[in-house]
Amino acid sequence: MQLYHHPFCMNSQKVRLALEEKGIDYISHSLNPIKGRDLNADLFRVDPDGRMPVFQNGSLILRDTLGILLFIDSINEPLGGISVNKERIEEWMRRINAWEFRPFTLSNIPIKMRTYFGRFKRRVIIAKMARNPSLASNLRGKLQRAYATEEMMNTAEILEGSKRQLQDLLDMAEQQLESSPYLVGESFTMADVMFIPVLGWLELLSVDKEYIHKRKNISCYWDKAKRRASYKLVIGKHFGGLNKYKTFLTTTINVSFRTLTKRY
Ligand SMILES: N[C@@H](CCC(=O)N[C@@H](CS)C(=O)NCC(=O)O)C(=O)O
Repeated sequence: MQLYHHPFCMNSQKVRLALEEKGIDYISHSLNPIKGRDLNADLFRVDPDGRMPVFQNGSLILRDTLGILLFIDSINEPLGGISVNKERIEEWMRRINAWEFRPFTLSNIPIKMRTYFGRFKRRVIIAKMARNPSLASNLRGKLQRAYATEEMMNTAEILEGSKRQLQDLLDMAEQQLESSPYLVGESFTMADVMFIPVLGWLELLSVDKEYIHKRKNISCYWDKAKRRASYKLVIGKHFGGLNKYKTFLTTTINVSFRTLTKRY
């Protein structure tokens, strides 16, 4: 099994948590869209759009996070044991996966930083197009999506919708966690795997006070989740505590150096 992913990408984190929780070995292709290291032929071979995560098992290629998680959970017994309520797990997974997170996450990144990284990314794409004519059409798609994302950030209804969707999701989870320790009953299941990266991102964006800690059940659940080995390996290593500043600093230094030296 092989996984094309990026350590900071929320959907990639969901897949890596699933693999860790199930104890499945895989070959990791770690790419970095911020630095433009996702724009390579290997990724475009498995996904012409060059999006992540991409999961490959022999000739089977899965590109949809929900589908990947369901596939991983079908290997041996489901996470949480054979008696878990599969319908309810899938219901929660679909609900969490339906959150359009990009408008919310991007709107919580300082605009100067977002613009700086956005411009760098577009320059890398354009430079790669000139160097690799065979990838030009794949790269053009990426460029168009980058512009569409910028436009989306100017649409107030989209930003508001994403925020409201998150609040509804958290309110539902808060209510559920009043009566059970995990989203679906007594055991940690794929529904929790789908949810933890959402909370990880809220903490990274420093909006955890409002979105996590104001909800006492989610706050307690989050503390428990952060003690899991899978969280520490997949999320905590990059986002936890002071690590988030280190991650941010090394990325910024790399991007600034390449901008100054025009190495796209
Ligand atoms: N359908 C995919 C979407 C994956 C996706 O949008 N990935 C983002 C990163 S989290 C990406 O690769 N964006 C870069 C791009 O769109 O070019 C899924 O459900 O996993």
